[in-house]
Amino acid sequence: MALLPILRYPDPRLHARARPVESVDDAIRKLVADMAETMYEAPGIGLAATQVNVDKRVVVIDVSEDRSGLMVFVNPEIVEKSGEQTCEEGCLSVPGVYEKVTRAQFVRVRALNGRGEPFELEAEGLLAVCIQHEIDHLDGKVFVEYLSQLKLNRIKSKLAKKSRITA
Ligand code: GNR
Ligand code: NI
Repeated sequence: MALLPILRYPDPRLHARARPVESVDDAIRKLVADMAETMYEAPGIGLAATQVNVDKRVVVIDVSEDRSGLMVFVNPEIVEKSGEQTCEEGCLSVPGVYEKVTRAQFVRVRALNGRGEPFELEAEGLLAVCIQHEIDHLDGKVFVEYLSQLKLNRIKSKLAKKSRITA
């Protein structure tokens, strides 16, 4: 297993739409294992392949308290959604920024698991938020892009200042 470096907003590679996986083979399983290790180490509750500069529609999520609930989504698609909820979100690609975003309360997602088998899952609450946040990454969207232009500009200058200090 290996820890993968995580791209930081506003890296333009975070804005690419990822390609579907054609077959869940050993290379995809290795990617999933490395992404899970990277997510747990960060620590985070989800990670999309886009964030580790891999152009594939692969997501890992674990919203459990004891970090024992790894979920793998290959080629995930939201097939139904309803309701609304507002949650304070963070992102490993936008460190130190936490802002409220309104998304669907319930989602039904269809995907392949780590063995390449299709499954469907109904989710609500934090898991539903995380699924929507990760699929957005695969579509090249970062959560701060839901905020007002004013807030986004403040975030950009804060991140630019921080990267000048750490560079
Ligand atoms: O670790 C994460 N926490 C989180 C909290 C609220 C809403 C979404 C998230 S996902 C984030 C990890 C991440 O950046 N995934 O892309
Ligand atoms: Ni994120």
